[in-house]
Amino acid sequence: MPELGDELAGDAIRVLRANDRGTWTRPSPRLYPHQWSWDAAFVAIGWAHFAPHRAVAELRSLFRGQWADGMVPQIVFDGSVALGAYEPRQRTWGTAGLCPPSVATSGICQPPMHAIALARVRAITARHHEGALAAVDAAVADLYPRLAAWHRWLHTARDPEGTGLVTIFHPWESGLDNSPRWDDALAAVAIREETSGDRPDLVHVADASERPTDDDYRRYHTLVRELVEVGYDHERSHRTHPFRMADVLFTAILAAADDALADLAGIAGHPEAADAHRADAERSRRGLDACWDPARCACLDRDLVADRWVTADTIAGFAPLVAGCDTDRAAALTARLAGPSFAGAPGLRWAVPPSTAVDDPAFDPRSYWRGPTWPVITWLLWWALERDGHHSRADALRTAAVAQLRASGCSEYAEAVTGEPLGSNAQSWTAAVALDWLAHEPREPQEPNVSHPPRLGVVAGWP
Ligand code: 2M8
Repeated sequence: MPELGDELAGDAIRVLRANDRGTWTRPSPRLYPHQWSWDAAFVAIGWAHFAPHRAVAELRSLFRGQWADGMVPQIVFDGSVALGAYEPRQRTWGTAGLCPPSVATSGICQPPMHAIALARVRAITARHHEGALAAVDAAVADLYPRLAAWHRWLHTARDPEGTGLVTIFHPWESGLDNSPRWDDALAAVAIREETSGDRPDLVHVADASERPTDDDYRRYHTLVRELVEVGYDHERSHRTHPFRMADVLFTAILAAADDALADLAGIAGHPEAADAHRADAERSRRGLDACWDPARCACLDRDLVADRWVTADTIAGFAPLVAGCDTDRAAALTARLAGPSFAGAPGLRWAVPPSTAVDDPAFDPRSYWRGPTWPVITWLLWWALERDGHHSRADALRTAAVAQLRASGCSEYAEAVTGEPLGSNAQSWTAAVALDWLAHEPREPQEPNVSHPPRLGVVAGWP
């Protein structure tokens, strides 16, 4: 349990409570007023520290929006929020008839953090709230088949050839919306939506240059229109959609989530399914191996429309660390993560990794996903390092990240060099990872364990 008297813990709990909508949590009070998919996963981890029932409610609530084919949508809309408070609004997505009755959702997805989150919620509950464990286990049993259907959909609908790599159809699916990773592919998308639509996001962010441009938005809307026009028929999209990207970070999260699902299968009463989940994880790791560029010491996305590698140097290059990889690759990547292009860049206020390498030509310390640091991404890397036994590297990241949060609060992201808080100043997923970090008891520095395959410790407690 984080110390409740701790100022950051108090702030983080206040942020979650203020954004709480009963059974789900807004990512932020104004900028993001609906439920977002991967935000919900991080947020559940935060709730688990002081309200395990609320943590599982968060995931159950999200899965209300799961489509019959297994997809978990990026947004589950709150019908009580004024239309136009967030764009693109419900109707734009053309999903009526595809999403469950009486729920409105978008038509794309986000990285599958959910099994990782549920496993962690269970571990936190087992360690700190034993009285709630039976209820959490009941939720695991209930959610497991839905999670399994979600992962199956990703492994088939988004990887029809079994390459082990997930294809995304929209930059928003990556979660790292306007990362330089997508620049060339997005520039090649012929704009069909001449307006960028209303931009309520600009009302809530003081400096428009921090957000994606109107041209980005024209292309985001164009891609949505393309998906709507084919009725979200993924087979057609794999042939004709103008943005098709094998996303290494998404794939890595799926690999780690498949390992988590294998552990959850046993708790849910389906131990016989665990091997298949682990085999899925292995296939994803092999897919990532095929994207490894030893010269760059990075994993590269593949633009499937242009048939070329994406060479922007970003945080996604560390995908193998998230998925789990062999000791040599992990050593090279952890050194690079701490090195001068990322967390060790000279002049950074806090030694946390920027979303884009500081020496990449596209690096911009203030602009959305093009340079600033995101605490949730630091958390993901920290979690993977802890999981694989790289404790001293992990502790260094956690210490720097907590220092940053103590100075700047639960902001959505932070300027990469100065650490100035940017975006929403009450972001739920930042509050959630703050609580998780504060609850973590650092271990004595030690050498890494064998890091492949990863061990998740669902039952025993940490990572
Ligand atoms: C941001 O993305 C949304 C679209 O999904 C937006 O900019 O409107 C991203 O940071 C995304 O990763 C996040 O899930 C979402 C809500 O926090 O905001």
